[in-house]
Amino acid sequence: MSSVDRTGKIPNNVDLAGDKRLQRALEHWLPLYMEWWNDMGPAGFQTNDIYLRTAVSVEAGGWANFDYVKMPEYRWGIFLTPNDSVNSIGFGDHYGKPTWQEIPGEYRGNLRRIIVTQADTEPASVEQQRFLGTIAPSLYDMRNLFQINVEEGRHLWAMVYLLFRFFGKDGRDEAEELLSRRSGDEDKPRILNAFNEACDHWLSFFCFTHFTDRDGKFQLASLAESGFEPLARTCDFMLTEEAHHLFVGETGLDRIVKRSAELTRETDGDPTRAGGIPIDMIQRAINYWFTFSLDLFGGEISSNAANFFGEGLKGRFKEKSRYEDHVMKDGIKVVPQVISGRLIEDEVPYRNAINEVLRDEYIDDCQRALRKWNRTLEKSGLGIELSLPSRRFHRHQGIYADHPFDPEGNLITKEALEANSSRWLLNTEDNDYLVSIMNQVIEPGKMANWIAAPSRGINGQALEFEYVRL
Ligand code: BYC
Ligand code: FE
Ligand code: FE
Repeated sequence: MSSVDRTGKIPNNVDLAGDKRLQRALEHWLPLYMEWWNDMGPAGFQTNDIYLRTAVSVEAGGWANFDYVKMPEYRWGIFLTPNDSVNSIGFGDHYGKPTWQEIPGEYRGNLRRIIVTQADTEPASVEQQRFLGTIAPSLYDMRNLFQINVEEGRHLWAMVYLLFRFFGKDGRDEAEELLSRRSGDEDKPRILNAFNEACDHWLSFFCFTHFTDRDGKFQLASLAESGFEPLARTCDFMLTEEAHHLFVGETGLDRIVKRSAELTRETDGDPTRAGGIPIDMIQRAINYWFTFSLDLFGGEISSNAANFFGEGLKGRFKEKSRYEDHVMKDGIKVVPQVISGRLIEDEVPYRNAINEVLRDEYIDDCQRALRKWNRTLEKSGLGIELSLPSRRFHRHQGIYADHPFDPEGNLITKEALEANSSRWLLNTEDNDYLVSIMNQVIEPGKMANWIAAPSRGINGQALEFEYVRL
């Protein structure tokens, strides 16, 4: 693994300077990326100084540099976690054989598909969050939004590097397509459904960074197990950045819960009288984004997923430490299915149910955060709790998508679902109200009324620090 080059047009630790053709090709893509960033990145604020961290090294603990940067001047780079030892494939039919440094020809199609799907989510999220800076509840939050946006941009660079380096002309074409699809566009939508959903206000933003970025954590962790080593090492480094996105979502929701509880008390049960967010609206936002994020794990029964695992391309979450059998040729997993209008437990070959195995891990992780918010609620003494809906509720992918379920996971009638949808899911009225209370707050240290202050600033700075110079 070569050292970090910070001087070239594209900072990297993949020795770009040693491969002039690749370097030229990526330098040619840079202005296309910048054009996309200017059109589809954060609206406004492009000439402001923002207190951002930039990846400058790949050493654990010491990779980030904090400084004022204008977003278009952010140093988007290509960084792979170094690994000097010879590794072996950790799962599937090639278990124990050396990892691949180049793409095995027979898996080219599947790897291309995985990399393109991963890549597509990164710019999509930036597009979804485009206008949020204009209604940010504080400079602290605005800075966190932009931090996430530039890092999602870097994640696109990470995947585009793999496309250029390993897929020739096909890879260059895919890289172009990545800049031409648009979140929510009728003709050229982003690939995965959650990435075409509107994220128009900060309750959705915090739900997105909590639930949807968390899908990223689990997908990246499974790809960090890949037998294709450049993919594994790229995803491993992306995970270090992802942790901050999840922090923003989890603590953001906790701060909203705290403030909503306070305002609920102060207003005798109607926080909207003080421009606050009702707890049941938070629940509807959780229901909405959690279920869309469940879709991102793909179908419960999937031959794609079985192939990705068997071929050694995509493993399980913490494959090495959490599992003993890394081949799983014969296991089964019980998956409840709707058969003749009833929910029946059915056995599915384990490898075909591997999306569901990852979804299980994800749901556990979401439950952990939920317990934290509920502790915040408990302290308020309101006697209300938040919950996660069933994995069957409000699905658009997989075996539950065509059946009406309530949030507890019971089969219900279509009519009952329609009659209750606006009670269970973030609805148009909620969204209109949420947008109406979100006015930009730009005085350093001040917070909008609907959210509590965070417990500390960024990188040891005070809350009153000028995170964005306007
Ligand atoms: N929406 O066999 P199936 C992140 C398609 S997030 C639309 O059930 P499979 C981030 C599927 O493509 C992490 N279509 O599923 C977060 C297939 O299409 P075709 C992103 C969907 O393939 C926040 C068909 O349905 N990374 O990083 O086993 C901010 C049947 O598919 C959806 C990855 O996703 C959906 N939700 O699994 C920024 C990792 N789900 O073939 C960033 C790479 C499925 O019929 N991707 N379909 O046309 C994968 O590993 C897999 O593609 C999936 C799907 C897990 C997504
Ligand atoms: Fe990302
Ligand atoms: Fe992220």
